[in-house]
Amino acid sequence: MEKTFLMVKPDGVQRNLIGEIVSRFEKKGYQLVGAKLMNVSRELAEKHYAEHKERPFFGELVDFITSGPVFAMVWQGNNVISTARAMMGKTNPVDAAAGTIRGDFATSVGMNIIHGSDSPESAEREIGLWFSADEVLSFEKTIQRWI
Ligand code: DAT
Ligand code: MG
Repeated sequence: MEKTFLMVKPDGVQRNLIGEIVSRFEKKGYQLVGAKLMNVSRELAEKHYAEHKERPFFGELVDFITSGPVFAMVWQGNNVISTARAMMGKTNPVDAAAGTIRGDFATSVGMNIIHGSDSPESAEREIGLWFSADEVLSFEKTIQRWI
């Protein structure tokens, strides 16, 4: 079953949106298989956002993601990588449709509430970066056959 890495960013944690965000993915039918509230080191932040190293906003991005606790998660389910991206909305909340997480809760690209892996390759890389193997669980839910 496909897995993805999702993270409520520091702005989402401060704004008490962890429950709202977890709830959206639960109601959709996805399964939470790993989660932790944590502070992010600069080293982890820089590895996570390595693809943006040369961008002008890289420093601000690392400052922001290390500025307070984040809620890191692994979610599992059918097509969860691209469906979670659709549920998040466009990167810039100004362009994100109403009904998406960024469309409903954010107004600026610098603080856009949530991160989600953008491909199978990045999901694998990011899950490995943020979680150890024993922090990602595998368990049956009887509801799964109805989804
Ligand atoms: P996404 O988070 O949708 O995968 P991304 O990988 O292109 O978007 O960028 C990572 C984060 O960097 C994004 O969530 C917010 C920040 N960011 C992207 N473009 C930016 C810009 N032009 N100015 C400031 N921050 C930006
Ligand atoms: Mg990205």
